[in-house]
Amino acid sequence: MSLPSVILSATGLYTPPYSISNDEMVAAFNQYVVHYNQQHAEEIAAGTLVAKQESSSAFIEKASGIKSRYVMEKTGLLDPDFLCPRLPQRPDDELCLQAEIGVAAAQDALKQRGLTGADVDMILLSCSNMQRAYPAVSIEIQAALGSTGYAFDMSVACSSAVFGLQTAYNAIACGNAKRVLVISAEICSGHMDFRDRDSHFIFGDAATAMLLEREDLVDDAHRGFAILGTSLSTTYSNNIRNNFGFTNHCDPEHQFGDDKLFKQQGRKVFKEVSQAAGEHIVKHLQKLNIQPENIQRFWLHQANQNMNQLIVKRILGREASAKEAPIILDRYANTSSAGSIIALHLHQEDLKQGDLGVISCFGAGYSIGSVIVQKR
Ligand code: CO8
Repeated sequence: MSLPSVILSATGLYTPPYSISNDEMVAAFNQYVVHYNQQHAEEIAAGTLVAKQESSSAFIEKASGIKSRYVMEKTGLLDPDFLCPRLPQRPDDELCLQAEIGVAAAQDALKQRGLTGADVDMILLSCSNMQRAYPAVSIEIQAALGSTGYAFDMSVACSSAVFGLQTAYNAIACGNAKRVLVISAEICSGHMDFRDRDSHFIFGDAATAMLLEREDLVDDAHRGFAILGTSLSTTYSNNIRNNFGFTNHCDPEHQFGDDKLFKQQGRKVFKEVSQAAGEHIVKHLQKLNIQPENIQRFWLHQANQNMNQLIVKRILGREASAKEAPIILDRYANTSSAGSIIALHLHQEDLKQGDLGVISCFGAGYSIGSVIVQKR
């Protein structure tokens, strides 16, 4: 018995209402640094405390390619005495913030396909951070969209979108679902340490959705992409870590430590993950007997512009053009699992029937995933 083909028929995007430029972010951070160093002047002079150093927009843009980011709330984040988005907890009978932005991205995808939530029978919320433990936020999204079937949350950090894609693909291919929404709703600003010079600039917020369908359900007017293959890989590393979790309150001494927010060894991650991601994609293409030069588009995880250029150079043996490997992190920053899907959403219109593309995510875990698609 042959498995049914699976089509990625539509994508959706939710962009938060507020944008913050590097200059705005650095100004707030540097004011915090001045206050901190003034408040601790005696310890710093005595050599018992290290003075904090200022951040710089020029460094951020050169090191990462990031110029600005979108966020769900801006005033708290730019308040040097708070440096955290103000996101008040909502009553339990209101849609939670993460479900709200997930629903918005899902509705964008459904609209493009001319469907409603009632046409969907499986929903995955696949992203780095869940707003709560239970009930699963995906089930709240399922209720808000009026979908049937089942929903669950899953997380593989920045690689969550492609891990979700493979999970959805398998569910359709095995006959457990007909139409699946894979949603990556990332409120990264809630998990950042905006007092840390090394990482305060890295992330932004956004939500994406991908609609996957059994091929026979997709009409000629909505051709989408055929999924030719998926490949996932993980190797344990502590170089990107966040110790936030349900046992935190059992240790009041460390409950609110810096390690309960995003931390990374950026240099090591850059080197190790660039190499591993390039090799992963090359192997995946070899397995499918596809020559790298026959790929028209690389929708890569959007963490660092220099990293993406290096990865595609490893694959193609030459520099890639901006069209071949589009960058959206200049405007959105790193939106974790949403990044490569934002690139796919915004940079696919020009592709012709038969064109090939690679969707790839990489990040904490380490985790790497690739999905090879062909325009129908
Ligand atoms: N302003 C000025 N100078 C700075 C700043 C700053 N803001 N930050 C650091 N510097 C200084 C450093 O102190 C250092 O100084 P010195 O040379 O005197 O020691 C110098 O600049 C160079 O610092 P780095 O070596 O750290 O700089 P890099 O060139 O390596 O750039 C990057 C830093 C941009 C972080 C880069 O290393 C990078 O992008 N690495 C890859 C990151 C990545 O891909 N991460 C994986 C994805 S994230 C993920 O998977 C997380 C999932 C969970 C998401 C949760 C959401 C919250």
